[in-house]
Amino acid sequence: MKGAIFDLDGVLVDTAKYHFQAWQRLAHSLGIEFTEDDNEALKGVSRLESLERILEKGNIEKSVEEKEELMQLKNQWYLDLVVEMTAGEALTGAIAFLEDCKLKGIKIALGSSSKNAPLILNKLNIGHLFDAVVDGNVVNLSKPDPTVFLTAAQKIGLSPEDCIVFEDAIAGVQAAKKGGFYCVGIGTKENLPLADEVAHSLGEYSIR
Ligand code: B16
Ligand code: MG
Repeated sequence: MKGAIFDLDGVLVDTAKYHFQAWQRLAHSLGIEFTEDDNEALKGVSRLESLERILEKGNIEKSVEEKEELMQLKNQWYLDLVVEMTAGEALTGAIAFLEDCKLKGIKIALGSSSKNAPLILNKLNIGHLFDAVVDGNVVNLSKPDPTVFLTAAQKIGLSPEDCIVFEDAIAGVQAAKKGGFYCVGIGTKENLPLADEVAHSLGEYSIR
């Protein structure tokens, strides 16, 4: 492995719980039920596509302008939770794993769908460890499209065969495999059957 590409939410930090609270608040305000299972299916999916799936569930149609307003509302509720976040909320072993990659001379990139990635990296004090950051501000094609990971590999000057993608979402694992990457799923084999191998956290994975 010459390069490691990390998803953010669910691999380095558990922001999924905050996405869940904010989406659920928005869905309820529209009279739509929103469960943990619904949230699971939105992991790795972009903000716009997530909203569209929720509206579809409620059989509700909105104009482009209304969707924009709803996304802003959800994001504000999400940010209200994220601003309180501390470096202690990094997932088990995540920061040590990034530092270990750095020591071993492995190039490090972020491959996230989130437009809030820079703020979260800042909150975790890990921004300086990354050679490239590719997020929802750079690529707006939602996973399972592989563009986010292909762009990350390109930015660290490596081909997909030389990189490992670390992903927790079904859509993210699909994106990595479509892009031709070896993919370590953060989760279980049952949740992420397409991953080449799985680990419960980065703390459990050792670089070979
Ligand atoms: P934002 P990842 C994804 O991040 C999240 O898993 C997904 O739930 C979220 O909708 C998406 O980012 C967009 O996030 O609203 O902050 O732009 O897992 O690809 O790091
Ligand atoms: Mg994720």
